[in-house]
Amino acid sequence: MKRRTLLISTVVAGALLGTTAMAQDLPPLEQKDRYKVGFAQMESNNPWRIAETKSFHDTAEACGWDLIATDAAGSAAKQVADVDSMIAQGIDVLFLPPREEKPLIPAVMKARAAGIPTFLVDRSVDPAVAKPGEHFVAFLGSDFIDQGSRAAQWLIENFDGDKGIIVQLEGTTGSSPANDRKKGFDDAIAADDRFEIVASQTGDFARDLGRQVMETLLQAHPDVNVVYAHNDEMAIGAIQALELAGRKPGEDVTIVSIDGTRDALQAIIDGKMGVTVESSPFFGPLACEVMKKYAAGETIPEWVKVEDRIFTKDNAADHIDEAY
Ligand code: GYE
Repeated sequence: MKRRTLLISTVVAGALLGTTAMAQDLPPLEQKDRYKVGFAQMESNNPWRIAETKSFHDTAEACGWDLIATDAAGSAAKQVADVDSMIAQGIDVLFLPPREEKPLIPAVMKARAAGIPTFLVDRSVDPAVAKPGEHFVAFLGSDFIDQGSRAAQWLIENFDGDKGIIVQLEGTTGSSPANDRKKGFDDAIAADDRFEIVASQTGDFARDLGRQVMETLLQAHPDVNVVYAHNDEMAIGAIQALELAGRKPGEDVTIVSIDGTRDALQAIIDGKMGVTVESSPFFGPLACEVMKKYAAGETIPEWVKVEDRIFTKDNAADHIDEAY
């Protein structure tokens, strides 16, 4: 089955209705045929980011967007500057995936001050400082705590050794998915005393850094037999490092990860990776739908939560054609 649009949890949307933003507290959005839309991407160094940017471009024509898309090349400071320049160009609406939770708050606040409705996509900011329904309209994205705990749950149910020595490769420091995927996993795995997390270090969500960090950690912890990576790119990097060291991922090391990229699904089919919890990058159609509802005066839940599937050897082959 092909599925390129995101499934949204109606339960959550419904449950949040009581706390939805009062439209009048936020900048209004006119109903019109064409919109000048800003999409300030954070970087383009992995298939997930490229697929997300493409999803916005693919949606633009059908949704009436004149799209201004930028690429901050991994710099939060440049991402803030990109939003500044979009504001100066007079965008009607902003879609922003904030690279990190705190450094992007000024961009959210400036767009708010300029009267531009902002939707955070795929990552969020520190909610103690910038609030949905007040400083930005809503966060469109996954439940990262739940993703982490589902990865841990799969491990608890499928690991058949006596002792699980875990290395954790964290995402970008200070980003919402890194914070929450760690919390979700750490809390869930603590319930099973077979497991011990011996090291947890950032690989910045990048394949090559994941490989390098794994190489170093393998020297300090040669007995590692589980790797939990916050995304598939780092998991693939870790597999490369393990193989180079003569280890057999999938046999003597269990790999658990998050995203659902093509390379990860292939690694599952090849028996090298155990599980990847889905985190879909196809935000364009959802962004269009939520923006149109907002322009029509509908209340938008503060968190438009995306429902994630789980990929294992039981279904990876069925989904590899839709992967990216
Ligand atoms: O998992 C990762 C990407 O923010 C949900 O960022 C996103 C994450 C995704 O670079 O691969």
